[in-house]
Amino acid sequence: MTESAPPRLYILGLGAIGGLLAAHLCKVLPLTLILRKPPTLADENAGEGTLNLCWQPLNGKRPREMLELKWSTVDAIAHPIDTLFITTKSYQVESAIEQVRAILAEDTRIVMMQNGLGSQHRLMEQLPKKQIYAATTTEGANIRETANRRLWLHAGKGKTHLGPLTNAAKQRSCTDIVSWLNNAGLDCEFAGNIMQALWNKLCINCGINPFTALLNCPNGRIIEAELFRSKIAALSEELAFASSHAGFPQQSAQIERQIRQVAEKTAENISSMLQDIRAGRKTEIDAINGFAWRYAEQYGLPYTVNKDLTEKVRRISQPAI
Ligand code: KPL
Repeated sequence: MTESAPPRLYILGLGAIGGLLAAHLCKVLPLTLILRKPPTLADENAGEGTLNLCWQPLNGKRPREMLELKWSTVDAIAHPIDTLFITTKSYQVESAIEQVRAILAEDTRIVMMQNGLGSQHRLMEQLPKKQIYAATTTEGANIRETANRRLWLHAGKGKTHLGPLTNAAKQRSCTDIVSWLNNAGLDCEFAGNIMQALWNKLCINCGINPFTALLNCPNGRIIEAELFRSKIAALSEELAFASSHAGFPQQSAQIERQIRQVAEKTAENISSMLQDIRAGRKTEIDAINGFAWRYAEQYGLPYTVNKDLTEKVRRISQPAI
C-alpha cells in the first residue's frame, strides 16, 4: 500500500499572525510561504527558496529559534493548492486573492484570518463557490523590527476558533485543519457558527484597539483612562444593538465585561492597531469600529461612538500602503 504524501500548507501574508501560524505549523507539516519577492533583509534570506524566520516562543522563557521556512512566488507553484491560509491585513485580502487566483484549484480550501469584519463578506461575494473558512484567535502575536532583522514574538496564549463561511465549505470537513493547528500547539476549536465568533471578537477589538491607538498605551492601561471610561458604556450599547441585529444577541453589560477582561488579560500587549500606528502602517479601523459604524447606520441603529472613534483613529493613521 502506498502512503499518500502529507498535505502541503500555504500561508499568504507574513505579518504577526502569519508568522505565528508558520512558526507552529512548520513543526507538523510541510509548509510554504507565498511571497511577492525574495526577502530583502540580509538576515532573512537563507538562500534558494528558504527564509529564516526569527521566532521568540511564548514568554521569552524558551530561547529564540531560527526557523528555516520554504517560500515561493505564485508563478513558481506548480501543483494545486489544498489549503491556503490568508493572513494579510483585512484591507489587503482582495489584492491577495488576485495574486493567487490562478493557482486556486476547484477544491482549494481558503482559511481567512483577519481582524474585524467586512473582508470575509467581500471574499465570499468574490468567490461564492469556493471553500472559504474563517478563523479568529486571541493568541497574542507581535513583530519587533530593527534595521536588519525582524523578530516574530508569541506574546500571549489564546484560543483559536475555525469554521466554514461558504456553503461549499460547509460541505467539506475542516476537522483536519483544526487538528493540524492543535497538533502544532495552538489551542483550536471547530466553530459551526464562525460568524458568531467573528462578531464576538469584533466587539472586543472595537472596545480595545481604538483606545490603545489614541492613548498610545498597552491594552491594560486603557481601563483607567478618561477616554475609555467616558465612552465604554455607550460603545458597548451600540455593539450590543449591532451584534443582536446580526443574529448574535448580546447584552451591553456582557460586552463591556468581556472588553475589560480581555484588556486585563492582555494588559502588557501592544494591540495590532497601535503596532500599525507605531510602524507607520494603515490601521484596520475600517474593518473594526468602521465596520460597526457602517453596519449600524445601514440598519438605523445607534452608531455615534463607533463613528467618532473611527474618525479619530483615521486622523492619526497613515493612508494605504
Ligand atoms: O486582537 C487584539 C488586537 O490587538 O488586535 C486584542 C484582543 C486587542 C489583543 O491585543
